[in-house]
Amino acid sequence: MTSKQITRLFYGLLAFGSFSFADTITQKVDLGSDGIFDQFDCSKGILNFIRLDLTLNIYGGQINYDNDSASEAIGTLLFGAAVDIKDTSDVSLLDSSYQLIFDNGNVYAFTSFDFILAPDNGDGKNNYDESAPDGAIAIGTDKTVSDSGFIASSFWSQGNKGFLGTGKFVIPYSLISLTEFSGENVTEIEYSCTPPVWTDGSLTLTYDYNPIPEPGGLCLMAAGVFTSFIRKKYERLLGGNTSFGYEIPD
Ligand SMILES: [Ca+2]
Ligand SMILES: [Ca+2]
Ligand SMILES: [Ca+2]
Repeated sequence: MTSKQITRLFYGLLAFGSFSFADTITQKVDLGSDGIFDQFDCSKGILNFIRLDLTLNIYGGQINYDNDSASEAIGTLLFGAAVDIKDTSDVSLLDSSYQLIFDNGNVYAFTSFDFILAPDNGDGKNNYDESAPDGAIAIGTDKTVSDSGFIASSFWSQGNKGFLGTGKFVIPYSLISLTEFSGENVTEIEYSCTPPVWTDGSLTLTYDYNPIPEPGGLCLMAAGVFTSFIRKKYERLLGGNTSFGYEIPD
């Protein structure tokens, strides 16, 4: 092996040590807690990507609704919950398309119901009478919705804090109930949610990076290369005969 090859191998090992062993730092916050996260300390290594995962679970719930319009109401009811991330003052949450991750910062979990409600039968305003023909009951179902987004590297340092550093930043979010009527003559539908939809879930931030190899590890690799080099030289000098009572150490 020539000295040039040795040099190439040495730098190859350096590159191998630097770029082959991706590692991750994961921080998980349960929905309901503050979205406080640690920045990525660049002294740990070279950051590959930043990913944010959101999981939203909804459980049950019941909605009693009642048409108080003089006309028939026909449409669809969405009943569930939503997480809404809008305030990105500390960090930017834009992806490579310059769009806010998730569904414009939202994740929705809901059950959908189609309905046809007769005109008001006389219960009137502020009386949530779900009985037919102008009212109905919808029972929510258990559901899990997950979404994920990658923050484009050009935005890692954007915002008041940014993702890079040794401090902390906040991703504020709101967890809200979702009750949405759409269709014809739906503006005079009144409703009550008893019991309400139960929710939980999590927000998880992942840093994927290549650690900077330990100096000791690099020395060991370099020493191994050097030993191999010396051994080959000796073997060549001795014409391949190493039986002079001298054992070349491995
Ligand atoms: Ca009514
Ligand atoms: Ca009513
Ligand atoms: Ca009624």
